[in-house]
Amino acid sequence: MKILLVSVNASYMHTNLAIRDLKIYAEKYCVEVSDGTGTEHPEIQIAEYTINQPVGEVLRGIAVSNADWILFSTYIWNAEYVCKLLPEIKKILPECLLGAGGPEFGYGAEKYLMNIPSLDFVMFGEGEETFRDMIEKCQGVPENLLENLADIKGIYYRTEENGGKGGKIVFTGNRDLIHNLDDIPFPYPEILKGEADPDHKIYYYESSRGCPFSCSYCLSSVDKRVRFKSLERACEELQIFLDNNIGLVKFVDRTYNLDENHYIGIWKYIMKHHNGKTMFHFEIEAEYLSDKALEFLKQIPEGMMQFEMGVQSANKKTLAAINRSTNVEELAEKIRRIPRTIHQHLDLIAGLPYEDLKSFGQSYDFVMALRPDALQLGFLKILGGTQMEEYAKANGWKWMETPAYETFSTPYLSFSDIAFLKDMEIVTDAYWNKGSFASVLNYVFRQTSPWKFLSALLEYGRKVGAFVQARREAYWFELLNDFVMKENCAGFNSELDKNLIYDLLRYDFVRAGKKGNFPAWYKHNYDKDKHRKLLEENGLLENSRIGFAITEFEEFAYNVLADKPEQEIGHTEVLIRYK
Ligand code: B12
Ligand code: SF4
Repeated sequence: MKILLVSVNASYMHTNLAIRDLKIYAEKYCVEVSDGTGTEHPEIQIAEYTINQPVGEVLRGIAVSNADWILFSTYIWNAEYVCKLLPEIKKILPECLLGAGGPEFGYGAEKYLMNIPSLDFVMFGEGEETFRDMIEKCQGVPENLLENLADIKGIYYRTEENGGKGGKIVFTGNRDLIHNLDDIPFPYPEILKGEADPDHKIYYYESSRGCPFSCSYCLSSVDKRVRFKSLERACEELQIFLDNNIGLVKFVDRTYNLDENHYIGIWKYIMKHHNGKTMFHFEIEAEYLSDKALEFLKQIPEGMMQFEMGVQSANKKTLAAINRSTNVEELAEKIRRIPRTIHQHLDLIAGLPYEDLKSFGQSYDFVMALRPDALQLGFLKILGGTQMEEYAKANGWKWMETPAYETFSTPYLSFSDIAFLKDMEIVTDAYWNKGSFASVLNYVFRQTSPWKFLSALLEYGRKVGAFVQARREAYWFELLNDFVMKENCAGFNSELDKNLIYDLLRYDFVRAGKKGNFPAWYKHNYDKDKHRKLLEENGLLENSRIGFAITEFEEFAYNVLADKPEQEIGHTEVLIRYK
C-alpha cells in the first residue's frame, strides 16, 4: 500500500516539517500490518509543491503517484489551493482515500467536510500518533474503513448514510499528546543523505511544542501543554545542520525562551560549535529573557542568530483585551539590552481591540524607538478555533470569510484606515526594513515622530500614485527626494534640515551600489583627482582601473559618516568602497 503526504508550501524556500515528522514517526513506530497481500509496512512518500505552481501541474504530480491514501498538510496559505485539488484528484483516482490534517482543516474540519464531498476525513491536532494509529487500524481494509476510523482518536469523518457522502460529521475525540518529543526521529533524512539545498531552503526545527501564554488571536494558545526535547537530543540534531552548512534554520518553538536551562543550553551549543555560516532564527518573548540570557548573548557574533519578537501593540488596554500580560516598559528595556549583533525583527498587529489609527501610530513609534532591523506590520487574521474568533463575532469585527481571514474593519479602524495601514506596510518595508535609507531616516527619526513623518510621505506617495504598482528601490529614493524638495517636507520645516536630508539621501543612494549613471534628482559632486588621491591614500591604486571600478567618490556639505551628522556641518569627501 502506498500513502502520499502532500504539502503545498508558501514558496520554494519553505519546507514542511509536519509531513516529515509524520513519515519518519510512522516508519519507526508502526507495527507491521497486513495489507491483504502479506505483512509489511506501507510505502510512505512525501511530495512538496508551492502555491505559485499551476494547479494542473501539481495535480499531475500527485495523480501519477497512484497512491491509495493521499493526505494533505493544510495551513492558512494553502487551504484554497488544496480545496481546488481535492475534487480533481477524486476524479482521476476515485478509489483513493483523501484526508487532511494541520491547523487550517483541523480547526475548520466540519466546514471543510461539509463543503468538499471528495474529502473523506480530517485529522485533528498533533498528527504523528493519529497517522500511525490509522495505518495500523485501516491499512488494507478500505471496505469497512469508517468503522475502523471510529476507533481512532483525533478524526472527523462522515457517517455511513448516503455512502458516507451525506452522513453526519462525527469527531472521535481528542487524543493524548506525545509525551516525550525525543520519540520523534530527526525529520530531514535528505540532509543526512547529503541531498539538502542548504542555500535556498529554510529548514524548520522544533525543540519544544506548546505555549503557556494565552494570546487570544493565536492558535498556539489553544494548547498550553509545553513539552521539550532533551538538550542532548536537540544538540545532536543541531550538529547535523551545522555539519551540512545549512544556511537558515528556523526554530518553530512557539515561544523559544521558556526554560532557561533548555534555551541557553542550546545557544551555548551553537556558540561553541558554530560553522561560520548557519543562521538560527528564534521566536522570542523578550520580556522573559533572563539577565543570565542577556549576559550570554553579548558573545554572539553577527550572522549567527536572529530574533523575531512580537510586540503586537504598545496600548495597555489593547494588550489586556488580547490576553497579553506584557509590561511594555520592561519589554522595551529588555529589547534594548539585546546586542545589535543579533538581527532583531519586531512585529505589530493592526486590527486589535481598542487600537485606532492614533493608538497604532503610538505603537509604531514605540517600536521604531527601539530601531529594529525590521518592523513587520501584520494584519489581524481571525483564525478558526481562537478566542479572538468569538470576540470578533460578538464585537463588530468584519473580516474575509475565506483564508487568510484578514480583518476588513473593526469598531476602531474603518476599511479606509486599514487601507492606509496597508500602504504603511509598503512604506515601512521600502524605507526601513530594507535598510537602504538608514542614514537619512535615523536623522529624521531623531528629530520627529517616525509615524508622523512616514504618514506624510505616504500621503504624498498616494497623490503621485506610488502604491498602484510594485516599485524598484530607485523609485523610493526619488519619491523621498521629491517629498522633501517639492513639498518642502510637508510641515516638518521647523524640525528638519532639508539640505542635510538631501545629503544623507545622496549618501544612502550612492552607498547602496555602484551606479552606471545618476538620476536627475541626484547632484554628483565629482572630482577625479580627489578620487584618485583617496584611492592612493587607501592603497587602492595598484590597479587603477579596478580601484575606480570598485569605489565611488562623493562630496557632501555635512559629515554624513558621523553618528549625528546634524551636529557636524562641514565639507566632507567620502570614498565609498563596494563589495
Ligand atoms: C513555518 C510557519 C510559517 C511559514 C510557512 C512555511 C511553509 N511550509 O510554507 C511562513 C513564514 C510562510 C508562515 C506565514 C504565515 N503564517 Co505561519 N507559521 C509557521 C509556524 C511557525 C510553524 C509551522 C510548523 O511547521 N510547525 C511545526 C509542525 C510540526 O507543527 P504543526 O504545523 O502544528 O503540525 C502538526 C499538526 O498540525 C499536524 N499536521 C500538520 N499537517 C498534517 C498533515 C496530516 C496528514 C496530519 C495527519 C497531521 C498534520 O501534525 C503535525 C505534527 O504533530 C506556525 C506556528 C508553529 N510554531 O507551529 C505558524 C502558523 C502555521 N502560521 C500561521 C499564520 C496565521 C501565518 C500567517 C497568516 C501570518 C501572517 N503573516 O499574518 C502567514 C501566512 C502566509 C501566507 N502566505 O499567507 C498560523 C496558522 C493558522 C492556520 N489556520 O493555518 C500558525 C499556526 C501560527 C499561529 N500560532 O497562529 N508561517
Ligand atoms: S502569540 Fe506567541 S506567546 Fe502568544 S500564544 Fe501565540 S505563540 Fe504563545
